[in-house]
Amino acid sequence: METKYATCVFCDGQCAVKAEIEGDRMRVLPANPDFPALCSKATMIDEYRLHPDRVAVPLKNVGARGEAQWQEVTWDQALDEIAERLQAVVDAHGPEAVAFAEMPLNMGFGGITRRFMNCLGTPNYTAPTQLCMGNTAQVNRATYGWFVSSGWAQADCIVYFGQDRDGERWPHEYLALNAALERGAVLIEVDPRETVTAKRADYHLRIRYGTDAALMLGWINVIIAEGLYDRAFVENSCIGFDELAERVAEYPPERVAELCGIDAELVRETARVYARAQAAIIPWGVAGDMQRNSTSMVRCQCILRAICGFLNKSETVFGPSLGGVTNAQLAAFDLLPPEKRALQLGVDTHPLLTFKASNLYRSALEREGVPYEPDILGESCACDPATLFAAMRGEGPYPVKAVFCVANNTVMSYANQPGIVDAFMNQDLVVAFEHWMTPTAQLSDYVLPGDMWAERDVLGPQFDLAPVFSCSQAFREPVGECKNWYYVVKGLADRLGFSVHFPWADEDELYDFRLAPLGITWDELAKQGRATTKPVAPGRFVTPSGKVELASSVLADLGFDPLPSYEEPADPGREGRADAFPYTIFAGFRERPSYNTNLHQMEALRARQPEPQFFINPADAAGEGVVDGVWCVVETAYGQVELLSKLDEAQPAGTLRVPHGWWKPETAQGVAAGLSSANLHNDGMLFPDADWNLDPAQGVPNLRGGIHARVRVKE
Ligand SMILES: Nc1nc2c(c(=O)[nH]1)N[C@H]1C(S)=C(S)[C@@H](COP(=O)(O)OP(=O)(O)OC[C@H]3O[C@@H](n4cnc5c(=O)[nH]c(N)nc54)[C@H](O)[C@@H]3O)O[C@H]1N2
Ligand SMILES: Nc1nc2c(c(=O)[nH]1)N[C@H]1C(S)=C(S)[C@@H](COP(=O)(O)OP(=O)(O)OC[C@H]3O[C@@H](n4cnc5c(=O)[nH]c(N)nc54)[C@H](O)[C@@H]3O)O[C@H]1N2
Ligand code: SF4
Ligand SMILES: [Mo]
Repeated sequence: METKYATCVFCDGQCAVKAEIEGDRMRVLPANPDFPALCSKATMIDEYRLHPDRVAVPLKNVGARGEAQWQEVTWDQALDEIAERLQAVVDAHGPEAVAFAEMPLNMGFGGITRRFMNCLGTPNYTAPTQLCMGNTAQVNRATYGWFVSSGWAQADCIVYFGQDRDGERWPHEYLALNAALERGAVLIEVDPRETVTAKRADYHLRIRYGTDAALMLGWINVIIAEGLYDRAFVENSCIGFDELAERVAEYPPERVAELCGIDAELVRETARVYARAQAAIIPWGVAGDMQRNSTSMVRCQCILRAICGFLNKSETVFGPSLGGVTNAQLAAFDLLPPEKRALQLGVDTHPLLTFKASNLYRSALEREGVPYEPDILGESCACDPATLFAAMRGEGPYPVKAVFCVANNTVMSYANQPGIVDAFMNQDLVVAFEHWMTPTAQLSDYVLPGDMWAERDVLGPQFDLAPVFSCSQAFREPVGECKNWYYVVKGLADRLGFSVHFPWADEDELYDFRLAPLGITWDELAKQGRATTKPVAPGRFVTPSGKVELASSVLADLGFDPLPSYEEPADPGREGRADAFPYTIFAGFRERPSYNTNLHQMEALRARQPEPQFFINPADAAGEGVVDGVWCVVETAYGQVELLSKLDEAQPAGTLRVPHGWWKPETAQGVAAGLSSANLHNDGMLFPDADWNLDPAQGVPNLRGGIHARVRVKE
C-alpha cells in the first residue's frame, strides 16, 4: 500500500489529507486522526477528476467571442497562438494592456504568475483574495505591518463576525472552536442571522447588516472610557491613541445601539468581556471583507487586538520571512519598472491594495532588513478590479485588451456581472486555465486544461502569511492532457523570449530552487512534510513608524481618514422609491454542497441542493404571498435573479439572503444563452460596482447590506 499526504483545495479549508492507494482502490482520510478535519467533498476525487464535463484537452473557440464553438488543438498550437496574440496586444497597446485574474490556491503556484507579468511589464493583476481575507490582511498591514494568526489553542474568548463553521466548511477551525468551547472559552457571535454557531454563543449580537464598524467603535469607546485597555502596550508600542480616543467619543453605546439595532447594555457588556479576557482572538471572517465600511470594520478589529494587549500573545504578527524563496520573492517585483508600477489601474481611485500603498512601506522594509517586496495574500500589489473592468470595456484611462483567467471564474466573482461580461466581449485575447466550461471559459478564445490538486505536487502554501513551507503530493495521474500552470507559464515565457527568468525545466526543479536556502530538496521536504523559515523582524511592526498605528499613516498618505468611522451605505437607485425595494439584501452564507462557483457538476453534491435558494423570514414571505419552494424574482434597482424561496426563521425580518456562485453547467453555453444560467442566478447580477458601492480605500464591493431588493413570485 502506498501512502501520500496532500492538501485538499476543493475549498479554501485546505484540510490535510492522507491518501492510501492499493491497486485501483483509494482511501482518503484525515491526515491527523486526532483532529479529523475532512468533509464529504474531499472523498469525491475520482468523481471530480473523471467527470465527463471536465475539459481535458486544449480548446480553441472558432466562433465569435461568446459563441463557444470549440475545436480541440494541441498544447503547442495553443501556446504558439496565445504567445503570438499576446505579443500583438503588447505591440499595439503596451504590456499594461494585459491583465491576469488568478486564484493561486486553486492551481498551486503562488508568485509564478506575477513573475511572468513582471517580465512582460504589466502591473494589472487581480485576485479573489482582494475580496476575501487579502483585503483584511492589507488593513492589518496598515495597522501593524502584517496579518495576524489567531492562537486557537490558548483562546479564552472568541469574537466571530458572521463565521458559521461546521463540518462542511472550514472543519479544522470548527474542531478548534469545539475544543475551545469545551474548555470554557466565551464565544461572542456578531451575525444578523441566528446561525447554528450563533446558537452556541454566549452572546449573540444580531446587528443590522454592515454595521460591524459601528459596533466596534462603540466597544473601543467603552474600553477607553472604562480604562480597560493595556496602558503599557499603548504607551510603548502604539501611536495615535489620543486621536483614536477623540474619534470613538463620537460613538457612545447608545448611538451605536441605535445604528446597529441592538441593546446599549449588550454593547457595554461584550466590550468588557473581550477586554478583560486573558487570550482573546478575533479570527478572520469574510463578513467584514465585502462591506462599504470594510476598511473601518477591519481597522477596528486591529485596534481592539492592539489596545487590549493581545498582539503577539494570542494573536501573532509574523511579518515577512526569510529562508526559502517565498511566493513574493519568486514574483520578483523588482523586475517591473517603476513607470509600469505607476500605471497600475486603481492607484488613483482605490489604492490600498495597489503598488501605491506598497510603496509606502519601503522605509519600514529597509529599516527591518527585508530584502524583497512582500505580498501577504496575493493582494499587496494588485490593481483595482472595478477600474480594471472599466479599462477592459474601453472606458480608459488606457485600453486593456487581453486577460488570462487562471483557476478563477472572473465573470461571476465580483459585482456588476453584466459589466464584466461587456469587458470580456471587448477583448482581443481571453485565456482560461480551467477544469470546466465555466461562464468565464465560455467567453474565452482558449480554454487550457489544468490539473487538479490530487494530480500535482505542490510546494505550499500559496501565500506568505506565515513562515512555513508545506508539501502536497500528487497521488493521481492528470486526466487527458491536463497540465500544471508552470508548464503554461514556462511555455509562454520561452516563446516570448524571457526564458532566462524561467530556467527551471519543471516544477520539481522550481521547488528545489525555492527550498535551496533551507538546505533541503523537494524530495526531502516530501519526507518531512513541512519546513519553517524565519520572520525577518520577529515581534516588531513593519509599519512606517515601527509602531502599531492606531491612526494609520498609510491611509493618511493615500488621502483617506487615518481613523475608523461608520458611514451609512448608499443605494441611489432606490432614492425616492424606498417602498418599492423594502428588503435589505446580503450575499453570503455559503452553500454547503458547493464551493463558490465550483462543484455544481458533481451529481452527489448537487442532489443535496439542486437549485439556488434565497432565504426570507416567514412573516415577510406571508406578506408577499410567497410560500416555501417557489421560483421567485429577486430584484434590486440594478438587476435581477431568479431563485427558489426558502422560508427561514433564522433570517431577520426585512432582509433577504441571496446565494453566491450559481450557474448550471447542464444548461446552454454562450453569451446569447445567458452563460449557462449564470446571468439568471448569480449574485453578481444584483450588486453594482459603482464607486458609491465600494469601500473607498480598497475598492471592494459592498455585498453586506446597503443594497435593497423586492421579491415577487415568478409568473
Ligand atoms: N461548503 C462550502 N464551504 C466554504 C465555501 C463554500 O462556498 N462552500 N466558501 C469558502 C469561502 S471562499 C469563504 S470566504 C468562507 C465563508 O464562510 P463564512 O465566513 O462562514 O461565511 P458565510 O458562509 O458567507 O456566512 C456569512 C455569515 O455572515 C453573516 N453576515 C452577513 N453579512 C454580515 C455583516 O454585515 N456583518 C456580520 N457580522 N455578519 C454578516 C451572514 O448572516 C452569515 O451567517 O467559507 C469557505 N468555505
Ligand atoms: N459576487 C460575488 N463575488 C465574490 C464573492 C461573493 O460572495 N459574491 N465571494 C468572494 C470570495 S469570498 C471568494 S473566496 C472569491 C472566490 O473566487 P475564486 O476562487 O475564483 O472562486 P471559484 O468560484 O472557486 O472559482 C475558481 C475557478 O477555478 C477552477 N478551479 C478550481 N480548482 C482548479 C484547479 O486546480 N486548477 C484549475 N486550473 N482550475 C481550478 C474552478 O473550476 C472555478 O471555475 O470570490 C469572491 N467574489
Ligand atoms: S472542507 Fe472539505 S472540501 Fe474544503 S478543504 Fe476540507 S476536506 Fe477539502
Ligand atoms: Mo472567500
